[in-house]
Amino acid sequence: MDNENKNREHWGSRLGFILACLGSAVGLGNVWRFSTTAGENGGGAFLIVYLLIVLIIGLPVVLAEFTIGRKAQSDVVGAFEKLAPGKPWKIMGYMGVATGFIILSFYSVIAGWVMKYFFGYVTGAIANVPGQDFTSYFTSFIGQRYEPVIWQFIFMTLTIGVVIAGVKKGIEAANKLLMPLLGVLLVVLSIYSLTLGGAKEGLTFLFYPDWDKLFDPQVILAALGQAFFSLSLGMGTLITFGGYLSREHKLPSAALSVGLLDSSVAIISGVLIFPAVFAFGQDPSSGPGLVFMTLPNVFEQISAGMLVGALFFFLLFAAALSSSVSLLEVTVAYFMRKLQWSRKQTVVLIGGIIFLLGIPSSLAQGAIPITVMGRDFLTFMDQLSGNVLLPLGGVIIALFMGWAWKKEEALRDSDLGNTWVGNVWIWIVRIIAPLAILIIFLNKIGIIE
Ligand code: ILE
Repeated sequence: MDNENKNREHWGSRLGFILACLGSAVGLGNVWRFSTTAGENGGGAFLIVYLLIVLIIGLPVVLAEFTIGRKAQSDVVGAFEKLAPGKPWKIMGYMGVATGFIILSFYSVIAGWVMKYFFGYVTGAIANVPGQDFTSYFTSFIGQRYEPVIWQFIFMTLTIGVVIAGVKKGIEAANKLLMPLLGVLLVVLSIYSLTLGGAKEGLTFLFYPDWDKLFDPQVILAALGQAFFSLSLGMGTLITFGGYLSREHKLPSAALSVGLLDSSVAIISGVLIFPAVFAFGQDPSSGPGLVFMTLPNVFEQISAGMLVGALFFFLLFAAALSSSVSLLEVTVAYFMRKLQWSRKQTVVLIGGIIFLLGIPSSLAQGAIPITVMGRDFLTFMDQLSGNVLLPLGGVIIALFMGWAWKKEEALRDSDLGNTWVGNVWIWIVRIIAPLAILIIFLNKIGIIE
C-alpha cells in the first residue's frame, strides 16, 4: 500500500457507504421531479419503463462508477489519471468537478427555499399568509434580494460543516441519521396522505398504466433522463464515494441496493404527494411549483397541517442536504489533492466559491433579471448540467469502463467475475448504455425530436 492510500479516508462500514450513496441519490429530484415526470408520461406505463431503465442502464453505470472509484482510490480527476495515464479520459474528471460546482450552486438556492418553508411551518408564519395566496407568497419571497440569499448561505454553511467533518465522521454519520429518518417520515406522511380521501384518484394518476405509452419514445426518454438525474450518475459522485471504499466490500449488491432504494423513495414520494393533491382539488401537474405553491394549500386544509408541513419540508431539507454534501465532496476531494490543502481549508474555499456562484441564480428569480441564452440564470445552470454535462459524463464513464479496460480486469474489479451477469454488464457498458444515453442527450439538446 502506498503512502497516499494509507492516509486515505475510508468509510466506517459497508452500510455507511450504501447510505451515503443513497443520500446522494435521494434528493430534491426524487420528491417532486419523479412525480411530475411520471404524471406527465402515462403514470403506470412510465413507472414500468423507468424501473426497467434503472435496472438495465442505471445500475450498470452505477456499478461502473463504483468500480472506477474503488480501483483508483482517488478523486474523480485522479481516478482517470491513475487508471489511464496520459490519455484524454481525465477530461471526464474535470467535467465531473465542473458539474459539482454548477449543480450545487443552484441546488443550494432551492434548498434554501425549502429551509425557509420549514421554519415558516415551525414558527407558524405560513399560517398568516394573506388570503392563503401561496403563489404570491412564493414568488414574492424568491424575488427578494437578500432573504433567499441568506437562506442559501445557511444551507451552504450546513453542507460545509458536514463535509469538513470528513468522510466517516461527517458524510457517513450524517447519512446514518438522515436516511432512516427520511424513510420513516416518508412512510408516515404517505400513509397519512392516503387517509385524506384522494387515495383512489391519486394512486390511479400515479400508477394507472396507459399501455399505449409503453413504447412511446418520449416516455422512454423521460424515464431515462429521470433515472440518470435521480441516481446521481455522470457527475463523478459515485466515483468519488467508491474511492473511499476498501477492497473487501462487494460492489454489485451495493449498486443494486442503491438503485432499488432510490426508486422506492421516488415511488413513495408520489404516494405521498398525489393523493393529498387530489383530495384537495389541486393541480397535480404544476411541476416545480407543486411543492412550494400547491402543497401548502393542502397543508392549510388539514388538521395538524402546520406539523405535517413542517415534517414534509424537513424531509425535503434532509434529502437536499445529503445530496449537496455529495456534490461538494466531488469538488473538495479533487482540490484537496491538487492544492495539498487541509480538508477544512479546501471545504471553506470551495464551498465559499460555490455559494458566490449561486447568488446570481437566486437574484435571477425576480430581484435582478440575470439571463443567459434567454433563460434565467438558475434555469440555465440547471439545463446546462442536467441536459448536457450529466448525459455526456454518463457516456464517457460507460465507454471508459467498457473499452479502456481489459474485459477480464473489468469483470474482476467489479466483483462480477466471468459470469453471465458479468458478460451482460460488459456489453451494456460497451454499447447499450452509451447509445441509449446519447439518444437522450441528442434529444435534449434538440438535435433529434
Ligand atoms: N440525485 C440527486 C437528486 O435527485 C441530486 C441530483 C444529486 C443532482 O436530487
